[in-house]
Amino acid sequence: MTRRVSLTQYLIEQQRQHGHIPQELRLLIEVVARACKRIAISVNKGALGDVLGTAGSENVQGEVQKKLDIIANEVLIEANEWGGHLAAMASEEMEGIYLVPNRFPQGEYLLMFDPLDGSSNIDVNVSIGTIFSVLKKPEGAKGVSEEDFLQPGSQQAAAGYCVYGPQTTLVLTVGDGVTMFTLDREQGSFVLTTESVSIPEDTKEFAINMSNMRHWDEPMKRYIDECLAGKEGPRGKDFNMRWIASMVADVHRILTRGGVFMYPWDKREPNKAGKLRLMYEANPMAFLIEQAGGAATNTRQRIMDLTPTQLHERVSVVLGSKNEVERITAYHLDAKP
Ligand code: AHM
Ligand code: MG
Repeated sequence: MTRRVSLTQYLIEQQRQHGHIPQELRLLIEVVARACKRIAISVNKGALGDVLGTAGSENVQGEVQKKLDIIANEVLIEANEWGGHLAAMASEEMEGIYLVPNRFPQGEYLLMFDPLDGSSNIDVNVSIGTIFSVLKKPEGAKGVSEEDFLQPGSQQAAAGYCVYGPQTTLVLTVGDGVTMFTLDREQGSFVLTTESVSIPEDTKEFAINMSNMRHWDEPMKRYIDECLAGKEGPRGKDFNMRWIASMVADVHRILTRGGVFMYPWDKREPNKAGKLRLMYEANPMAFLIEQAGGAATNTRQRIMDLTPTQLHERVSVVLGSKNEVERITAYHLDAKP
């Protein structure tokens, strides 16, 4: 019989053998995973759990909040605030940072999350997820402030997501490759199912919201036009398209079989760098993708090299199979800014 390895066992073994998961970080990851299990239970209840529909409020980005956006946010805060491993948290659903209340011990880590990514898919029973990113509080910092969070993605200590789909899968990196754990619903535990995830360098599959095509800049149009031209075009091969409108699900497909995901800047709101948020969507996904041998840029620069200036900063995103990301980035660098 093959040995079943739970997330807890995996983390303890990593800590013992390689020493690259400090005790506090291990606790943090386990707590996030536990919160994801609770979110998965709510997601699975759907209409029976009165979790569908809007909450009647808006978040700081002016987006309508769904009931599950708020439930997931609360679950993550409640699970994480008391363990002593965190200094503060930040979320897509909260304007400012959330300080660990004084009645609990304070730790060294900063946790950021998009509690429920792909909100537009909640009510239609399509895969959604939780994305998280872990940073360390700068050394010597007294207390904790929003500035402490504004570190480039290259500083992440860990990142991952949990996708709530036909299976609930937790995908994790601590900077030593990417590992996937599938939730065993009967046992209530995450079980290691894929190690050393690796994205093929080439692909024939792209993911982009094509309805925005007329608003893109020329290099983006050029890339997609060439894909659409197929075998007869300059690429000499046919491409397939997928767009789930849940970044977690699109990234999960790319980590599983390759592909390229794009959410580029467009002309409708020229001052907005993109739709997706740098700190709790693009950075954690870029970390996972790079750890699996792929690449992630904002069409010109490596995403993880960008220094954020705001918690909810937005960014253009191109990530996935390395050779495609490099091609798209080169098309942008070759064109006039
Ligand atoms: P959300 O965090 O509010 O759910 O928004 C992010 C989502 C991504 O998961 C997805 O890639 C994108 O928005 C979908 O955008 P669109 O509605 O343009 O297809
Ligand atoms: Mg999101």
